[in-house]
Amino acid sequence: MKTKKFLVAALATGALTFSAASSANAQVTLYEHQNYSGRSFNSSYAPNVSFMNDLASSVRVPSTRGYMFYQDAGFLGSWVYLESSYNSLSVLPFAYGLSWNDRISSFK
Ligand SMILES: [Ca+2]
Repeated sequence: MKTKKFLVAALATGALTFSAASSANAQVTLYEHQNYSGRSFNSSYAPNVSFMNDLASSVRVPSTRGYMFYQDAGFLGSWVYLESSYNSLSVLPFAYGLSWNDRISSFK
């Protein structure tokens, strides 16, 4: 009986640790330059991206869920839904033959 109780407790602890780890990882990181370099901005909910406004050139998106990225602050303007990371936002088409490079101002 003692052994069984111990096992259950260990499993519960393991589950808690895992869930804490995944919520910590469930954040978007915007990077100033391509290939995830330069200054970075980290959040899971950003009505504005602070100093990173119109500067992001690559983005890490967690595998756990997709995020909506917006051209303007406050989740306004054109948007794009991303479910994976981009080491260059230049390859992501915007309007008029332009790209999403240096354009993101908010995301959620
Ligand atoms: Ca913008």
